[in-house]
Amino acid sequence: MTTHAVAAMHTAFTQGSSFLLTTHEHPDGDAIGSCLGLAHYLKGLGKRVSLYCVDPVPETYQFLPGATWFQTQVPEVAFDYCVVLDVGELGRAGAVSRWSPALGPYLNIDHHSDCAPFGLHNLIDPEACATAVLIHRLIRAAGHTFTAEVALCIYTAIVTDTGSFRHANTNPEAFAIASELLQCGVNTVAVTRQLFDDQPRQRLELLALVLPTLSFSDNGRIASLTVTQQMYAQTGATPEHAEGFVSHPRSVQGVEVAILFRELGPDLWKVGLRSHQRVDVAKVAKAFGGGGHKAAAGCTVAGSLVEVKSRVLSQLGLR
Ligand SMILES: [Mn+2]
Repeated sequence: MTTHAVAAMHTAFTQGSSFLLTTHEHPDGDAIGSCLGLAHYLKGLGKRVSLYCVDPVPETYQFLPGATWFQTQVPEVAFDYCVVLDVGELGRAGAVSRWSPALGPYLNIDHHSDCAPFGLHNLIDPEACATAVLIHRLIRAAGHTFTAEVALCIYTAIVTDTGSFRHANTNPEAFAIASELLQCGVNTVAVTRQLFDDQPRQRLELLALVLPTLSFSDNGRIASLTVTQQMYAQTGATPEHAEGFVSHPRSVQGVEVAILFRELGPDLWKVGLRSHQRVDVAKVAKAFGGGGHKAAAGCTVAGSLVEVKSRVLSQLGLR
């Protein structure tokens, strides 16, 4: 089913000579890892590659080789193709979402189930645990080997998108590819240390302020945490330090949906939703103009915290 798309991508990668690679705003490990994995691969083929993301690379992923290649402005040169990675909805790709001839045709590589095929070629497979898996398939189908750089980027993407092989998207392919990448020399201990055991102190100090906001719905099926601007100011933390906090309410017995409310500004909240698969939180996020996956989604909602909480909770319909 994706064989045709793999062949079409391969042809584009072979024939094109310059590529702009881009991913979604607030990039995560899969966004950065799949971009950089593909960037190293294309550079290895002698191609000119530029990387753009509307937001800077989070500190956590700056250890990845090539992380400094990312620019937060689209370079003012012409490209043969614009490869859009891990972007379920084109609107999340910053300036690249407004197409211009200089970008070249879009090549869409993604694993979001609701991704629209907006590219000239579209390699979309919701069964892939990470977009980086599709990069792996492309390189393997081309018969090329995995360099240490490519292997590290793809491995990191898989680890982050599967929650260290714990989430429901963790499938045999995830382990098979991970195994193969380890044979290419990926140092799992070093990756783990970079991703989880090298956190800035402000992150834990922020968490210490956030945990007292823990609240449950009456039936205990929904749990949430709240992060305010005041908490960032008090600890010197930034929004990226709150990444992953939602796993705390999600880990509680009986909780089906965990929510992280993050204050973006006056009466504006970023709502992160996580479920244990039974509840489709992507649908809920979509109702507020957001999106994501069945078990992990997000949206932005305007209003006071009380209003936003009540609207999101009634949309969930678990009360
Ligand atoms: Mn992803």
